[in-house]
Amino acid sequence: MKKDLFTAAISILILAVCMSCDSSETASSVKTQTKSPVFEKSGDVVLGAKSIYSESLNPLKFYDNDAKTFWHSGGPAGDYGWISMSFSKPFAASGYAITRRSEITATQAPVDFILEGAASDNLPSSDADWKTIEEKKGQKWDAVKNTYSLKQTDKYSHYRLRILKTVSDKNHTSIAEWEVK
Ligand SMILES: [Ca+2]
Repeated sequence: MKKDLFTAAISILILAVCMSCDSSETASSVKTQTKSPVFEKSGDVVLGAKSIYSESLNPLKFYDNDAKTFWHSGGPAGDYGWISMSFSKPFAASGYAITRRSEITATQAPVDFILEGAASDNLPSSDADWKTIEEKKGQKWDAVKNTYSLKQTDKYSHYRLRILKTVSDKNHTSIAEWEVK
């Protein structure tokens, strides 16, 4: 009897822990969030996302140098949206890297996307502020992290990654880390 109670208590504890963790949110449950876009600050850098799946899967998560945490788009389903980085000083990015969410297979990883830049002093307020730096199509995810070099010399304070297609998830995308250098 005591052993049964102990087993039940452990089961409830495990259930409670699992309910509070991010990874319990699956890609298959389609959800529409109401807050859009979302901006968060980390030091001097402002991180943005067109949408978030939940408060905890916010844009800070692609900038925390932790491959286990990730930003997850919030919909509407099929609109993967974008993530952005705004710096205090403009610079000409020489490259960037995307790390996919790794605790699941690569279904949500971006395969078609556009890297954009904006030179405005304040946060860009319209799509017209953004200029295409490069467009990538059909990216492979054999590795967890994909690194890209840029030859452009234009200086931007703001960089944005607009995701157009994922490996196979028709509703959402997720990104564990995004670096611009
Ligand atoms: Ca992260």
